[in-house]
Amino acid sequence: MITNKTFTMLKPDTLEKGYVGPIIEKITAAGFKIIAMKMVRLSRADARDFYAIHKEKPFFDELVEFMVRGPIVVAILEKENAVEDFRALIGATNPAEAAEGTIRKLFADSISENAIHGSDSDENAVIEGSYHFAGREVF
Ligand code: RTP
Ligand code: MG
Repeated sequence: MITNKTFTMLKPDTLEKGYVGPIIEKITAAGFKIIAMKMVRLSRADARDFYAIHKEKPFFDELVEFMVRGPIVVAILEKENAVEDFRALIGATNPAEAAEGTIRKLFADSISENAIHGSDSDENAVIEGSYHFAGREVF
């Protein structure tokens, strides 16, 4: 079996609303193994770097302010077909369009405050995971 990895962030809205536990339960119940996890607060520079691909978008400043509003939980997850399966588990960017049972459908309120991030490629999963975790923090 080929296992691979994805990177996730539980965004500030998730911590504010007390949904860390229920969301981690959904993640592990779906077969993802947590191989690294911690709570951090992004700086504005961190958030601007992380979402640099969206820097020309009209929502960019709002997105950065949201992401620095409070602590987040970052984690590396392992599962066969991790990136694609995790994007399916979290659901569409806009919770109003997310499928029933997905994390964003269950726990997010709006397209801008949508509870959780999932890497969109194997390459980005490695870049994002290694930004946050040293080798000794990954198990
Ligand atoms: P993410 O990168 O956080 O996993 O989300 P995603 O791939 O589903 O969506 P993406 O297009 O990469 O957008 C990144 C994040 O920007 C915020 N957003 N706000 N107000 C808006 O129209 C809008 N559109 C996107 C969301 O927080 C989204 O997750
Ligand atoms: Mg994205």
